[in-house]
Amino acid sequence: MRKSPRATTPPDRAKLRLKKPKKKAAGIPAALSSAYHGMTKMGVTKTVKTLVTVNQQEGFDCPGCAWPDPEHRTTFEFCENGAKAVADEAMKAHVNASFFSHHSIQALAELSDYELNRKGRLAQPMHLAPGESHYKPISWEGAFEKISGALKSLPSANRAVFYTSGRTSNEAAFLYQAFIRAYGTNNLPDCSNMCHESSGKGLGQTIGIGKGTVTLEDFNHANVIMVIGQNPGTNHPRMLTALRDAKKKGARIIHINPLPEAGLSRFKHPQDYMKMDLTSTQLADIHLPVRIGGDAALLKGLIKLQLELSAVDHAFVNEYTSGFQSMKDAALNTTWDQIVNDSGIPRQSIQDAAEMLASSNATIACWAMGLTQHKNGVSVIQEVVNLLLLGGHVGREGAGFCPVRGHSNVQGDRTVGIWEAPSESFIDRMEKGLGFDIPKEHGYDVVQSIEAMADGQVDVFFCMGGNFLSATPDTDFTAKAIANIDLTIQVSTKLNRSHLVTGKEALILPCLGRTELDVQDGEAQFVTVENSMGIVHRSKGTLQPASPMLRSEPWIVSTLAEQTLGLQHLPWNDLCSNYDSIRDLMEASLHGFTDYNRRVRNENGFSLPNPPRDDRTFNTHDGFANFTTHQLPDVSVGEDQFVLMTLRSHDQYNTTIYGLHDRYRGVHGHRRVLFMNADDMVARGWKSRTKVDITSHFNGETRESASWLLVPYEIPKGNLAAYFPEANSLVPLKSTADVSNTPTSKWIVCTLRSSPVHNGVEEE
Ligand SMILES: Nc1nc2c(c(=O)[nH]1)N[C@H]1C(S)=C(S)[C@@H](COP(=O)(O)OP(=O)(O)OC[C@H]3O[C@@H](n4cnc5c(=O)[nH]c(N)nc54)[C@H](O)[C@@H]3O)O[C@H]1N2
Ligand SMILES: Nc1nc2c(c(=O)[nH]1)N[C@H]1C(S)=C(S)[C@@H](COP(=O)(O)OP(=O)(O)OC[C@H]3O[C@@H](n4cnc5c(=O)[nH]c(N)nc54)[C@H](O)[C@@H]3O)O[C@H]1N2
Ligand SMILES: [Mo]
Repeated sequence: MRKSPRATTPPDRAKLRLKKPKKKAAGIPAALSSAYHGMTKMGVTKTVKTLVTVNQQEGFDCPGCAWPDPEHRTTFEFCENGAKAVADEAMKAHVNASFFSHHSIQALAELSDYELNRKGRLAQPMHLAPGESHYKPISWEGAFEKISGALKSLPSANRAVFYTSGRTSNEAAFLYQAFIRAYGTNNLPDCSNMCHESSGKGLGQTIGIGKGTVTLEDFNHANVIMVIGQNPGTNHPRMLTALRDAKKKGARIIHINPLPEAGLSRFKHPQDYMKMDLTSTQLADIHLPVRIGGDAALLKGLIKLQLELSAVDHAFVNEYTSGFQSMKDAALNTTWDQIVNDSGIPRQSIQDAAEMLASSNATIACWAMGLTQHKNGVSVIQEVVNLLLLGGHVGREGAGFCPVRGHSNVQGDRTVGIWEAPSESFIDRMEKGLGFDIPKEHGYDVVQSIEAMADGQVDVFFCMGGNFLSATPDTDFTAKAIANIDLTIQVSTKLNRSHLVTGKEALILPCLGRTELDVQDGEAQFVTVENSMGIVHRSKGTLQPASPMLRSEPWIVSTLAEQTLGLQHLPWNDLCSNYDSIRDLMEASLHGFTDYNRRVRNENGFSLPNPPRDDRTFNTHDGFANFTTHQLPDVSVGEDQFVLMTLRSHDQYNTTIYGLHDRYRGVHGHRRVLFMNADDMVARGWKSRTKVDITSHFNGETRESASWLLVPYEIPKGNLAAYFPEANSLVPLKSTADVSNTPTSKWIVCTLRSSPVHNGVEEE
C-alpha cells in the first residue's frame, strides 16, 4: 500500500492567532518556555537534574546547536531551544511493539509531524515486512541478520547508500565510515549536503580550509560583527550572549537579512533577571533588509566602497593573497543601479555599513542558511571572503570567518570521514591508519542519492539519524524514489515521517541519545564532538536510557560491521568495548588528533589545527588566500512571480516540531502560513489569513501546494517565507547550488492564487 508522504491535515484558520512580532529575544518568556517544555515532557525532578548537566564539563553536550560553550561555564549555561531539544529527547519510550500493533503506518502517516514527535521515544527494534501495514517487533540479532544479509547479496557495494545526520558522535561516525569504506563504497551523503556544504566549498577553495577561522574569544576583540542570513535568536540562542558581550566591549553589528529577526534587535539574557538587571541590549546597529538572493549585489557594493574608501590592507593583500586585481576590476565595474536594484538596499544604507567596515580593525562575518541555500551559495560566500580579505581580517585577533554550523556535531562528522567526496590526502591518511585500502571513486551526495533511488540504482538505504524524506527537497518525488528501494533502515531516537514512507521492507533501530548513559563492558563511556569553532571535547550522557532495549550508535555500527565483514578489516566489537580504542584508531587515521585520548580529557578539550587562524597559512592551489571574481547572479523573476524562502519557526528543530508557535514572529497555533509584504497583499486584494495555493516554477516544471494562510509581515516586496518542512514539496530536486549541489531552499520561484471557493466554502 502506498503511504502518503506528508500529513494532509488541512489548515484551520480558527487556530491561527497573530500577534505583533517581537523586537526583543529571550528574557522571561524564554525561561518560562524552557521550564514548560521540560516539565511537560520530563516532569519536575528530571527537568532540574537534566538541565543542570547540559554543557557542563562532566555532562553532555547540548544536542541543540553547534555554538561553542564559554571556557568558564555557569550552571544553567543553556538556552530556551537547547532546553527544548533536551526535553524532547528525555521523553518516555512509548513507541513500542504495542504502539505499532495499534497503529498502521497508513494511519500514522495521517498525523502531523508535531503529533508524531509527541508520541515519545522509540523503544525497541521494529520491522516492516514487505506488503505489511504494521511494524512488528524484531530482535537486534534478527535485524542485523536482515541488514548484513541484504548488504552481502548486493552485486556492487555502490548499490547501498548510507546517510548521516549531524548529531552522531565522532566515535560513531568514524566507525561508521570505516565500516562503509571497508564494505566498499563512498556513498556517504549527509545533512551537511543540504546545509553548510556551500560554506565548506566556498572557504576550502579560497582559504584552504572548509571551516570557520574564529574562536569564541575573538568575539571579545571584534570591532564589527556581520550577521548574514542567520536567525540566532531562534537557531543559535547562545550566540546572542556572545554578541551582547561583544557589544558591551564596543563592537558594532551589521545584520543582513530580509526579515528583522527579533534576536538581532534587542536581547535580554534570562539570567540577568536573577541579578535584577532589567535592561535589554540593542544588538544590531544597522539592519539591511536585503531582498532574498540580493546579498551578492550588496557585498559587491560593500567591496566597491572599501576600495574607494582606501580601506585595503595592502601589506596583507601583497603578502598573503592572489587574484586581487581581477576581483577589484569586477567590483569597480559593477554599477550602483545594479547593486541597488538587485539588493533592494538604498545606496546610503550601503554607504553607512561600508564606512563602519572601513573603520574596523577586526571584523567577523557570521552566516548560515540565508547564504548557503542559494544557486550562488558558494560564490556569495566567496564574496564575503573577498570583503574580509581586503581588510586582512583573517588570522588576526577579533577577525575572521564564522559559518555558524547547525547540528551539534555536523562539523565533527565531516572531520572524521562522513564525506562522499574524500580528498586524496584524506584517503591516504585514512588508509594508513585503518590498514586497508578504501574506495577512491566519489559517492553520491544527498541529491544524487535521490536521483539514483529514482533510477532504481539503490537496493539498501541506511540512515544514521535524521529524517531524510522530510529534510530533502521535492517530497512527493523523493517519496516515490524511496519506495523503489528493497530495504530501508533508520537508526533513530524519535518517530518521524521517514519511518512511514519506506522501502519495500523497513527496519527501525532505536538508539541512545546524547543525554543518556552509555555503558559498554560494564564501564560508562563518553563520546566526543566538535563545535562550530573546531574545538573537540567530551560529552557524557547522564540520564537512564528511555528503554533497556536501546543501543549506542557505536555498538550498532560495530555489531553490524562484524556481522557483515567478519574480522578481516578491524576487530569491530573489541573496538567498541572501550571508546578509547576507537579514539586511538582515529588518532592514527586523521590529521590533527595527536594524543587524542589525553587531550580530549583536558577541561575544555582541544582545538583542531586551523592554518589560516594559526599562522595565516593558506593550503590552496597556489598557497595564497584567493580573491575570486564572480558575476552577479540573475535575480529577476517574472511579472507575477515571487521568491519564497523556507525557514525554521521558534518551536522546531529541523523536521522535529516541538510546538505550533513562532513566538518572535508573532505566529501562534498554526504552521501552514505564508509571510507576505502587506503592499503585495493589498495589490491583489488579499487580506490577513486569505487562503492561497502556491505553485513553484523551475525549468518549465511546476509543483503545487494547496491551502496556505497569508500573514502580512515586514518582508521585502516580491518575497515570501514559509516553514520547512511543510514547504519542501515545492523545492525542485534539480534546483541546486553550483559546486556544492545544495538544494536552493531559500530561492523558490512561485506564483500564488487564492484557494478556490465553492458554495462559499473553500476547498481544503
Ligand atoms: N532551535 C533550533 N535550532 C537550530 C535548528 C532548528 O531547527 N531549531 N536547526 C539547526 C540547523 S541544522 C541549522 S543549519 C541552523 C540554521 O540556522 P539559520 O540559518 O538561522 O536557519 P533558517 O531558519 O533557515 O534561517 C535562515 C535565515 O536566513 C534569512 N534569509 C533567507 N534568505 C536569505 C537571503 O537571501 N539573504 C539573507 N541575507 N538572508 C536570508 C532568513 O530570513 C532567516 O533569518 O540552526 C541550527 N539550530
Ligand atoms: N526546505 C528546507 N529544507 C531543509 C532546510 C531548510 O532550511 N529548508 N534545512 C536543511 C538543513 S540545514 C539540514 S541540517 C537538514 C536536516 O536534516 P536531518 O538531519 O535529516 O533532519 P532532522 O530533522 O534534524 O532529524 C531529526 C531526526 O533525527 C533523529 N535523531 C535525533 N537525535 C538523534 C541521535 O542522537 N541519534 C540518531 N541516530 N538519531 C537521532 C530523530 O529520530 C529525529 O526524528 O534539513 C535540510 N532541509
Ligand atoms: Mo543544518
